[in-house]
Amino acid sequence: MSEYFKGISKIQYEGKDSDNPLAFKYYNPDEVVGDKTMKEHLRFAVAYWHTFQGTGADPFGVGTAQRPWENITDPMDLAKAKVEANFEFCEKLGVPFFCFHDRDIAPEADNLRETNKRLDEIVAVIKDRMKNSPVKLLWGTTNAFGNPRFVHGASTSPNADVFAYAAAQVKKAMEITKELGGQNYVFWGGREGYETLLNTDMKLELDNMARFLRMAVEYKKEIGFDGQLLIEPKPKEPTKHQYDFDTATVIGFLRTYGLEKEFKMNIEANHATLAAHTFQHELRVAAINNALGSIDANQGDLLLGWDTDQFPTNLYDTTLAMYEVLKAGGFTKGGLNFDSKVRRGSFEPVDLFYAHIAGMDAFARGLKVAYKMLQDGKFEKFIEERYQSYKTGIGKDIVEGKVGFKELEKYVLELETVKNTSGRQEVLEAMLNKYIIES
Ligand code: XUL
Ligand code: CO
Repeated sequence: MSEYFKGISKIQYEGKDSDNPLAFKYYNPDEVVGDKTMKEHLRFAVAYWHTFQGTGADPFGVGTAQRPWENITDPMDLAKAKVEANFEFCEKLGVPFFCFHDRDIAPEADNLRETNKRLDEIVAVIKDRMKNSPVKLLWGTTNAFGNPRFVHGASTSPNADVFAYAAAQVKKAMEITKELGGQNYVFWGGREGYETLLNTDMKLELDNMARFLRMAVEYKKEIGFDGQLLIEPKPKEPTKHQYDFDTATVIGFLRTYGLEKEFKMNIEANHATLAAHTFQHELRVAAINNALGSIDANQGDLLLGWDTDQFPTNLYDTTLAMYEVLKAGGFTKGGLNFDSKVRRGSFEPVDLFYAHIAGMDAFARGLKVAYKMLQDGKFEKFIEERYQSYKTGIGKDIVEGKVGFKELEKYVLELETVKNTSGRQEVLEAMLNKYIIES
């Protein structure tokens, strides 16, 4: 068994006074917060595609990443090396899960039959390695966007052969996710969108996407896969208009096609901001619709209009995200998957550790602050008081459906004045600052 990250041993919790960049300052896996340990609350996962496939290439230049497996030339040997590297990395970090696309773990061959054989070979290696490891699979997914055959989409392609190909791919990816004990299966609509309506039958494409998802539900049941199906909303990139624009759009789509009971959301922070929403907004929309499944943890750059997938270090975001997760009762099958990549300039292998440690510490801190906020209940109390008018009188009648427009007009005609109260946003923001600084 080769060691890929030489010189790096298991990352320890050293506490907030440590300045060792290879130690946790806030993430203390066994520390109990409420009724669970931090490890159980946060359920971190490493994303195979960024950490083991990412090269740092961008539209202006080739990859810069130095990786300990870079001299392995045979594609299957390389795939096996990455399996080893993945388990070593997760174990050293103490991250309990990983996530992959089918094409991350095994390279595509000339035809589907050969590609599936390659997948089977690597899945056997992963399964074997899992026997001696605490590391589990949070979710699997399909890459139905990278290969040129998906130029016009997968389930929304105008070409039925491409629809069929994507279906065959999801079938296999779902089977291997089940085989490896995956707890969820993700659908991110890679190229499920359009560039121009001048060449697009939007209605047929949406109907087909629903047909595809229904087939996935049927197959899931047929093979007895008990993982949660998740849809990951994103508004743009790669297509100009992605069908799964945001959580509200996806929920509307699922309800139109009667699929709402079968899917929950995988909310990604950077996708939320691309849709001009906050991360917290997307989480709340999912939560109030009983659809909060899992999180792709990262952050975007608000000055840039694309998916930068940076490691999450913004404490406001991690705090408010954990506030939503705790309010929703915590994760069940989901977790915090670092769909994040190190910057092109952070090209050394050790940067992969620094980056994950930074993200894990930011979420650990966010968890503790959010827990304290909820325990104190000051924000909840403020909100409850703000909506008091619906607890009695005319408000109660509105909520209970006892009045209509005629009764409300009669009520207003007798009303002398309308008196509002302040929303106190600045007071609440200062209170949030105090929690973040002092908790
Ligand atoms: C793309 C993205 C994907 C999904 C999985 O923006 O987030 O990596 O998470 O396909
Ligand atoms: Co993602």
